[in-house]
Amino acid sequence: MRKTIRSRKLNRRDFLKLGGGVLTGAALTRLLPRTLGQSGLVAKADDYSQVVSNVPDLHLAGTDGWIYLPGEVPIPGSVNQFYQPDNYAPNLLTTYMFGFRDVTGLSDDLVFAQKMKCQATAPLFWVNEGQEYRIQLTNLGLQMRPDLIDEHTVHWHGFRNAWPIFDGEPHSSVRVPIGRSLTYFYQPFHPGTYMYHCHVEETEHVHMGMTGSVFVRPAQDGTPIVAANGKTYDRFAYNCGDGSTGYDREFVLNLTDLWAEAHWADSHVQLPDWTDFNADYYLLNGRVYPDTVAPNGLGLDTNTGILQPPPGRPELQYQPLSSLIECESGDRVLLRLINLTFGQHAMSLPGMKMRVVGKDATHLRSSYDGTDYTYDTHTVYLGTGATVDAIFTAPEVTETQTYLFYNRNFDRLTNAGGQGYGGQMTEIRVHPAGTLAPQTEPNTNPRL
Ligand SMILES: [Cu+2]
Repeated sequence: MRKTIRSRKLNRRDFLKLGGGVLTGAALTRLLPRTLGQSGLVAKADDYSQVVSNVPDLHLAGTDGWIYLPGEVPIPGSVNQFYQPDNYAPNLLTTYMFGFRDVTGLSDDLVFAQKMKCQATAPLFWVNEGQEYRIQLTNLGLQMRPDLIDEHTVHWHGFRNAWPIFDGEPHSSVRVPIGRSLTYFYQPFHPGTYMYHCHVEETEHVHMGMTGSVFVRPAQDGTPIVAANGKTYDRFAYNCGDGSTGYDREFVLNLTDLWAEAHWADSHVQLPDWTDFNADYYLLNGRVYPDTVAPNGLGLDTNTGILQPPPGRPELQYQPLSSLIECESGDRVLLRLINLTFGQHAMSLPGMKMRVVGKDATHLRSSYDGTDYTYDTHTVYLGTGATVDAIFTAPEVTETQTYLFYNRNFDRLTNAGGQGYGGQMTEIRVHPAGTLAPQTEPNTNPRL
């Protein structure tokens, strides 16, 4: 079994020291470090630095920004005025957002230069079971709304045994004011698919885009296991022991929705009435079809701080994550589905069966008596706040075949009611064996 990283286990005394300190820290958010240079410390006392390193694995900036969505949403009763595209949007972009950006490794100046450059959805990250992981959150404020002095937090939704100080739930814990930083500490022991989001003014901040995907790799990863299909796997969704959750490729699909009126209202200093909520767009990983199948962005340039857009798609600069799923005949493909919308969704994959092996970061096998609760389906149901891990096996093909994976509610397959297909849909392209290179990161489709 692969060794997990547990270099600095907390002893009981460390834990009590930390716990006592964070109560003070939670009460006095002004203790959060003002400068980025010392921003890793939860509070001043040296004791904490033994527990909470000031070197984050991931540095997130919370701010506002703009993305691109096709289609129009007129303002009712107006002439040539639109909630979408927003008339305040910069060149190429259309829609106002709140969100996070990955600013890991940037200088302090470059971090602050990312104000009004958030991305949708928030940066995807993953952690190994048992690994210590630190996320530094810096609040850059909202460029379009200096009147809103909102704090931000990181709430890892579904994290079992979370410490209140690192849970990001602002009513029982600390939140990060503008210009300050906090480093969150995690040591996850439950593999599976999760989501994270800001928990401050969450109806607004989550809907405005402060939500992203996270998953935990099981300790079993790296141990070759021969599965019932005769193939050997060394990557798994869960600690299954028998290879039944082994896979060749994995893709995260984060379902969000977008009500254009609310986004326009936030950029125009208006107050949306959330009881009127009526989404115009349904997105996968922050994009709508057909942009969902456009390539991934080219990543963060740490010398300039610029988030580099997908090739030939400058308007998708702040929507970097592709939902295009490519695989070869015989591949097992793990879909990590996340729903953080206001509604329930049924995602359909006609022509291929999916085996649902996990739900809400829980292996669908009884830990008491081993009863198998996994099941085959063409359609995965997701309630609000739920995640599902489903695996399909790509069929034998002699030439590339394309399958559609889409929201079964056809109302969610348009871009604001415009012509043609849009919304929550992506493509699964099955190639003959020998086309693709092994996948090393989720949501990538490397060629040989
Ligand atoms: Cu927030």
